[in-house]
Amino acid sequence: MKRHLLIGDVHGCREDLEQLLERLRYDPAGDVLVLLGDLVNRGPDSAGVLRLARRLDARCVLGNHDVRLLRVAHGRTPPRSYDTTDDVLAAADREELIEWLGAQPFVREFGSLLCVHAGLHPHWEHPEAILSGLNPLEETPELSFAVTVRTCTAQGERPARESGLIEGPYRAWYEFWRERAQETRTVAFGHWAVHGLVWLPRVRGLDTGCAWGGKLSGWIVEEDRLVQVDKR
Ligand SMILES: [Mn+2]
Repeated sequence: MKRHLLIGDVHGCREDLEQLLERLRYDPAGDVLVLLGDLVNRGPDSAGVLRLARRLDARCVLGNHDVRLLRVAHGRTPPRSYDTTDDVLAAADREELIEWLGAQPFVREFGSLLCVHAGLHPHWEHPEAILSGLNPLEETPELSFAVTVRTCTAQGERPARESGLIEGPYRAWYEFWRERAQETRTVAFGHWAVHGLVWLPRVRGLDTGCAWGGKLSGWIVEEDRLVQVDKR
């Protein structure tokens, strides 16, 4: 049976990704590998993660760190001193890696499953239409929301500064998704390591902080089963 394997934020942790693929018994002939964004930065081997993902024909959605790397690589923004993506920028195969990453979308649909890095705006009736075709090099409110949101109001207003906690008038963005009476699709996302695993009806949050010494999480959709590895 064809399986969809969804994996949370890898953040340059190639060894942990390899270990998780082993534990998932990943079969390149039959399985579809989906990475929920932020493949790069923080961890030690961003280039290795990109090479592996490209070789395995992983389907990714872009995260905020992926977008930043693309903008740095294209000279649109200067690197930050604490970024750990120099290995990609200095790689002999840099052009292939950047081109492959830059071709990844911000949202993917697999049947009744939607994948996005951070979250979806409460007003977006058809997120896949709003987010498809966005250029990662051009900042737009929609792009920014999809790759960075954690909490918002029912109108999609966000706190001036996000602490990672759910505070004040703001709620987790996915609560508004859950309240959609007619909605039958499930959303899978990453980006919220502080919040950790989210396992609710029609919502799966899979960033469990591998880069911070936590776990790397995989969800086998067809079995509705969680598989995790501890950070090495
Ligand atoms: Mn992120």
